[in-house]
Amino acid sequence: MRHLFDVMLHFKINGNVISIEPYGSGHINITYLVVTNEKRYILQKINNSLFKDVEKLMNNIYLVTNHLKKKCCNKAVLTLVETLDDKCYLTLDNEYYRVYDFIENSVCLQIPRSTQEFYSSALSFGEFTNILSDFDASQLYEILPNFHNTVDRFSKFEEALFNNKSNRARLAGPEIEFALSRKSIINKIVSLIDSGEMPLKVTHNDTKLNNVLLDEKTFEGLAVIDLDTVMPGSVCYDFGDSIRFGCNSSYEDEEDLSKVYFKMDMFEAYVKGYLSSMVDISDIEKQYLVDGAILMTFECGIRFLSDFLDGDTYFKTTKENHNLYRCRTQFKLVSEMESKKEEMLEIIKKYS
Ligand code: ADP
Ligand code: GN1
Ligand code: MG
Repeated sequence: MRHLFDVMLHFKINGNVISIEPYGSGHINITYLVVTNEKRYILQKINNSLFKDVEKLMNNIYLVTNHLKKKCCNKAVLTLVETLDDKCYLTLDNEYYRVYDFIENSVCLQIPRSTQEFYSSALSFGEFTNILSDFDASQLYEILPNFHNTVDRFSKFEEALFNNKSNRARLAGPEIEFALSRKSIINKIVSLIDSGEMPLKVTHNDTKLNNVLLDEKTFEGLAVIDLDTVMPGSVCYDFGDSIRFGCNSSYEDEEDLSKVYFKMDMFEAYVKGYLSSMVDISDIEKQYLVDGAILMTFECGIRFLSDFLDGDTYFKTTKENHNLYRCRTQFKLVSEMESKKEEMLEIIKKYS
């Protein structure tokens, strides 16, 4: 931790650092809570094995946060703290760090405790897309190409299966079979994007509930965070990723699958919030929201499974077979959504 105290010396912060502790449950960067005698901050060691071009990543975040700041006058916005030499991140011996103001009076949830909370998160993510609708997408570097290209994700899964680097394919027989049997669905939205029928917007691309902070008192949305993946994408994917995470009755890595089921009341709350906040959503986008939910959940499942087969090199893991447990929850939710698709479509119709 001593090293991190030194890292903080490079940033324009208020007060003297008292403590630095690991914080949050993100799977990608290493996050710390920094407490000074005056303020709190979030320090992140940026995952540069994933984000190869940190300069471009941080330029995206700098541009997006500035745009948000201009347009959300009286709302909290993720705010970068500059280094002493006026940069928005620090490079130190091939390590990269950034600091944000800690957004106070907020809660970050892993599971919505009420439909109201999930509804609030839908308003925030919908508003986020609205606010970025006049942001010039050509300014953004596509930091992780093919991020939600489910066809590409599937071929990466096939490759991971073929290579079986961890020699653990034998532990995931039913999951591998589940994934392979759904090859026919992977092209559904990708083909519409390719043909130009599905519009591309500047989207968040990682819209799980723990990437939005809610007001600790009112439980209304305060700020959308984790802007690493803001890139052109489909709103069906943003919607779908929120559903994947928030309509799960349990944790993403729940081992006891009897506790994992799809919560239709949460789905309805999210649809209600999302469709009321999105000012410009077309018929084709509405028509494919449910497919977006199934595809995002399936995609996340095959990403966890691929990482399991590769030997856990992408997502942070804290226990044995962690990625396999995560994959199982996703596939259980996919099955449930497949069987409840008609009901889900009716709910979309109701709020359209
Ligand atoms: P990752 O990319 O690893 O998911 P995030 O940027 O999502 O990292 O941060 C991880 C967690 O840290 C979040 O889920 C949230 O709990 C917390 N967090 C991040 N930024 C802030 C902030 N500015 N204020 C308060 N909490 C934050
Ligand atoms: C990662 O960074 P985090 O934990 O908010 C991942 C998402 C996955 C998610 C699964 C850049 O999100 O794509 O859906 O884990 N982010 C990246 O929980 O790969
Ligand atoms: Mg995150």
